[in-house]
Amino acid sequence: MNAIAPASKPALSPRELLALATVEERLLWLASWTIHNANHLRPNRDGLKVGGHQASCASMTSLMTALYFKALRPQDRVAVKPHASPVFHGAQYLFGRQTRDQLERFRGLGGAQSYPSRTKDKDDVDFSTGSVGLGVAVTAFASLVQDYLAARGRVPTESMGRMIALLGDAELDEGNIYEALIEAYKHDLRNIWWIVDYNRQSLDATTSERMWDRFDDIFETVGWDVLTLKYGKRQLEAFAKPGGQSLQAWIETCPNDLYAALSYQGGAAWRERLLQDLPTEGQNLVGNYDDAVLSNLMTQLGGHCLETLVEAFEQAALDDRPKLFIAYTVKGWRLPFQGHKDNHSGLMTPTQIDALRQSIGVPEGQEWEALAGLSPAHEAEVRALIAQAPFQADVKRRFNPAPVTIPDAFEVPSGEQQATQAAFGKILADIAKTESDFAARIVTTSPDVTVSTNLGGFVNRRGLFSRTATKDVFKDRKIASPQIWTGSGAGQHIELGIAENNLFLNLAAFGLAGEHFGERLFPIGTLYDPFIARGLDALNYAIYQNARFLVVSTPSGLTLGPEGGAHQSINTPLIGMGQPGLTHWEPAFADELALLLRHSFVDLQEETGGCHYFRLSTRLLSQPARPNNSWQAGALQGAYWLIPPSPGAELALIYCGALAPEALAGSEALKEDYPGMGVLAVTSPDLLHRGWTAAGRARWTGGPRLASHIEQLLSPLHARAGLITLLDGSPSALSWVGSVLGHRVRALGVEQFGQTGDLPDLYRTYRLDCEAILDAAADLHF
Ligand SMILES: Cc1ncc(C[n+]2csc(CCOP(=O)(O)OP(=O)(O)O)c2C)c(N)n1
Ligand SMILES: [Mg+2]
Repeated sequence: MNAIAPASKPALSPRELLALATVEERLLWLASWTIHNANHLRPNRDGLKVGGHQASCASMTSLMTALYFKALRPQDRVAVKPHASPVFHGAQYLFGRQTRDQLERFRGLGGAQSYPSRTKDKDDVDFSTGSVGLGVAVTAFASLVQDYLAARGRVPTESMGRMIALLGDAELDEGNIYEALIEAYKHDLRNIWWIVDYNRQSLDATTSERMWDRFDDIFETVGWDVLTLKYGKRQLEAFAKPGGQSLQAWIETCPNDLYAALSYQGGAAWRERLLQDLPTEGQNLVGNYDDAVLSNLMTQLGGHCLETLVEAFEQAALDDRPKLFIAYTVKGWRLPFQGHKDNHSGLMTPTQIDALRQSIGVPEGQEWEALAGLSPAHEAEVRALIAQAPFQADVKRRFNPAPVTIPDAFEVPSGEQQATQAAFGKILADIAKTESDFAARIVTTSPDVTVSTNLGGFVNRRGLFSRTATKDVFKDRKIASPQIWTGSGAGQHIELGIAENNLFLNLAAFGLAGEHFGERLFPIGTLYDPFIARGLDALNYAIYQNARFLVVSTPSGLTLGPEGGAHQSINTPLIGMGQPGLTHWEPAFADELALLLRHSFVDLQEETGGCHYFRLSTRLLSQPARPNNSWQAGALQGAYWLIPPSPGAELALIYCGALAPEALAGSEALKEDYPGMGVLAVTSPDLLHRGWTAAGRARWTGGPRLASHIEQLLSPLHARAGLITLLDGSPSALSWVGSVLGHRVRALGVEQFGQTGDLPDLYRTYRLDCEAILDAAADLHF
């Protein structure tokens, strides 16, 4: 543990301290009142508890006061503990950046969100939070982005900020934090502060004390400075008095649950217990305090001592090494349920909030007036403190960089037989050869599957990113290898260890580079398709905050053949369909991929655009001869007729991705029985479905009466035609097409775990082959 060196002069003058303490009180008040208003005063129409976390807010109010009103600079970025959202909005309100209307509508439609949200909140949220642990870890990757841009001279050294996470101590149980910690160490990251609200309570209860000093070891091992803020100044003063050492010794050995319980019970209970446990000198010390003072003394831990906090932040700012602050706090500090183990969702009663209002001196009826009830002189000092906060400087914090020009078309890789995975590698390698601004802004990243997902060509040309230059020893020693593994500040590939959470958090951070740093980057993450599930929450998290990136996952489905069931993805098309803000593409052919990739890069930059997910395959497919480009418009909308049906055709095969050959074989086998039958190439079940539901919604909400793309595609078929859908994944991704115009459907797909095998065996066993198509056709024929 790093002891805090005594400051040569106090970080705060007595007047400043007084003003800051008022800010702290008013923040406590605003957060409590915002939650109270939502739960007790606003009309409740559905009987649901609105909720909010007054205890978790109170625990962090001092920390956020010291941070936002003294330490924070505009270039710093903060991920706020999700359930401290009311404190965040309260701070923004004090800064004049949040409206009363938003606070009054906290947790209501269009109001301030339960958990800070970049996209839904109206004030300046740097990182969304909510799923604990992810907001913490994303700050490490944001610091990587900053280093990446700084190495290119795009973030001047003097403008570099700190990437800060304010976190609950129970968040430290989330494994993704340690995955990020390892990656942060490997990349020698800096300018990261993680500030732990160490109240030793989680949602359910008090937390295990066996972790007390373990966190120090864990973080110090990976190069962090650990600053433990255990005691407040008043406590340290008491410890220096006769008997004080025994009091300190008692606190050091007091179990979490007892400390919390006594904090709840208050002065008399503290006294009773301390008199029982302390030697005479300690008892005498305790005898000097009345109950109220004793209760305050015992609970004014380091994380509630503004002087301690401001000094710690000042000291930490002297260098850029990563810092972990362990700030001891009391959950529910100064509220009637402080320390109670069940206080996580506790709400003050009207009587209790009224007592708090009176104790803070907020006049009745002026609850939303942030500084009401202060003397004019003091109010002026508080206003001056707020106005002079470094964070208040008029510096732009959210950027909207101009779109980067994307080439009109990507060259289609040549070859009669191609797999989409290899084609992806070639397209990117071709882009890497060009000198365009676009090529310079691509950043690839992968959790140890760079080579096996075919990013190698791009990396060979563009290099690995590393703040310090690294050599490829194998290359230098002239040992033959297709991969060059050289790192420098100019590199454009971020190699990650095997941790899919880190992949998606890295994509989140790089996908926000435009808004955070004013520099548009095009992040592309690659992984094996089944392992999306490992990082799914982080993927959702990244998209929720409107980061923009591409995910390329390969190989996928049963089609990976001998790799077997443990590597086989089944439900990923449904993940793509079910995930807002992410478009799933599953092209079969190289020319489709080139078209769709380009389209995705354009869309990444659109205000209403989003992220894109390419589910690719290692299966070699014969490429179609294209008489013209008429297929392209449909492919961009999710499907086109590879073999157009004749009007009134009674059967259509609807396939997606790598199963194109089976669909074509099926059509060959069936065309005599079903003259004019069509084969529909689906490039995106997701987009088709979205278009269909959107058109329906538009019709029944008075919008334009447009037919969706899939309605138009299916309209030439006979009203009683049968549809056979075919996809290497859950069949439900396509079976819905029968509802579009009321056609009958037989849906082929995978509904069981796979196993090793070659493709003929696997397709036969899992009923994805021509035989299965014929059976399905026979079943439809009645
Ligand atoms: C991934 C995830 N799991 C569970 C939750 C529900 N949850 C919200 S806060 C919390 C723990 C709170 O403890 P701590 O982080 O110590 O914060 P405190 O309220 O004590 O300040 C839990 C389990 C969540 N938000 N995210
Ligand atoms: Mg806690």
